[in-house]
Amino acid sequence: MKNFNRNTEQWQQLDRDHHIHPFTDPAQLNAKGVRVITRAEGSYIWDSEGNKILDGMAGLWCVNVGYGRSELIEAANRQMKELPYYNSFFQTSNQPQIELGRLLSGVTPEGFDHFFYSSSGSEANDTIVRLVRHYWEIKGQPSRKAIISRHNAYHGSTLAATSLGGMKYMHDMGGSLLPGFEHINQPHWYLEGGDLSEEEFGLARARELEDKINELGAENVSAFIGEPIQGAGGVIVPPDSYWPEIQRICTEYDILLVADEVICGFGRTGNWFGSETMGIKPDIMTLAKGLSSGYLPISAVALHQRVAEVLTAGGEINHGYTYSGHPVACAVAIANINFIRDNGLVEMVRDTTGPYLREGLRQLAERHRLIGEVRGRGLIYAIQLVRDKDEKMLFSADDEVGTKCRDHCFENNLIMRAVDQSMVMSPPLTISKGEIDELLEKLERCLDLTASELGLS
Ligand code: PXG
Repeated sequence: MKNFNRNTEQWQQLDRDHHIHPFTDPAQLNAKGVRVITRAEGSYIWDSEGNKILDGMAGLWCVNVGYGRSELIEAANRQMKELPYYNSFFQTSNQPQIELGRLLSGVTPEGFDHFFYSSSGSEANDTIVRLVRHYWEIKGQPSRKAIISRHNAYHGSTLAATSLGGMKYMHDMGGSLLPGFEHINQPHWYLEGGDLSEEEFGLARARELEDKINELGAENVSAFIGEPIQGAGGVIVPPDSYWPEIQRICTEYDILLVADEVICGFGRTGNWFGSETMGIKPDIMTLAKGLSSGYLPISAVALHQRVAEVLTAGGEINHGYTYSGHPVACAVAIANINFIRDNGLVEMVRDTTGPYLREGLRQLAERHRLIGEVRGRGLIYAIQLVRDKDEKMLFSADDEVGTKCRDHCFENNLIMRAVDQSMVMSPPLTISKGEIDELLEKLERCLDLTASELGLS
């Protein structure tokens, strides 16, 4: 690979010349130059300057088994040689795709037995938009079209997924909010709870779903979609009262309940699926990211029997992608699921590393003035940054506290993501206790640096 023999500056210039990055201001990035990641192992990545960086985000919430797993690499290699591609359109299938369905029906909650494959979380959610509407057409209720979601939800970046999501700045770009998508408020108690108890607030926010259904007419509503724990929105864990009430409302009005498990799935919250952690019994689940630990792009729509039996008896499904059920991606997903299961990663997150991180963050929050709240489950957490924790006073937007803290993390070789005034983390599920100690030490140092930059120490 002799063309790869360039120095960092040359890479940065070529990147400026030819690459447009997702969710990035090009001018701002080009002014400072991109960081070039060259290799990875376990919980660490390395950049082109030779820095070893602890990856507190598992890539983009996805590298659940950590980097460099030979089982996944060899599965891809074997399948590439055997059958690198064939489609699923011509009444054909391939062995990895069939085997993956069998495995998934074993690890998903009871009743999930049919899977539709695509290559990303966004495509899977687009698929869901089409399938839930098709479901109601088959059932003779074609007016059931509207889908209800939450403000500040993230469900992907295609046009339908953008509309499903509740990120206003995404809707605003190019008039991207399609008709037929409705949003209710998110269950973010710390920021929006006011004087209500957690329980009261959870019920109040869930009942916004009932109000919205009544406003639209249940005969016009097909589904409600939500992440068990909102990830990109800032790791928002709803109060205990929230999901049971959502479930009750969906059942009462006969609305399909979709759990977007793209981040929460495959062990992240200490169970195989976030729905189990939060006590949700969904009709449909979106799976991506941890399905292959990001080694290759693959996603799936998981259908409960009660939905699958309607769809499989309802005539032709006019939907699909060239890469639906890609054999190499499926082979990697199989190796990934086997790795998670054979190494007891879900149990480790639930019983060992998850509680260890939680306790470390709790202690850090006790002694650090910037942390107002710690929220999360398993190995997905956020710390809420505050100017004054006793008064529960936030920073002003001009303080750019999240960006400042994120930049300190970057400079100290820790990857963490800032969501507004929260710092979020989602490390590989294979992270060791020693690496969690390192993460916490670096985080504390970066919080100190952030506080002094803001004149607070
Ligand atoms: N649903 C959820 C819950 C997600 O988190 C998607 C769907 C879309 O998946 P794809 O594979 O199409 O990206 C996601 C993706 C961030 C960030 O900044 C999060 C995601 C993607 C990009 C950035 O935290 N999540």
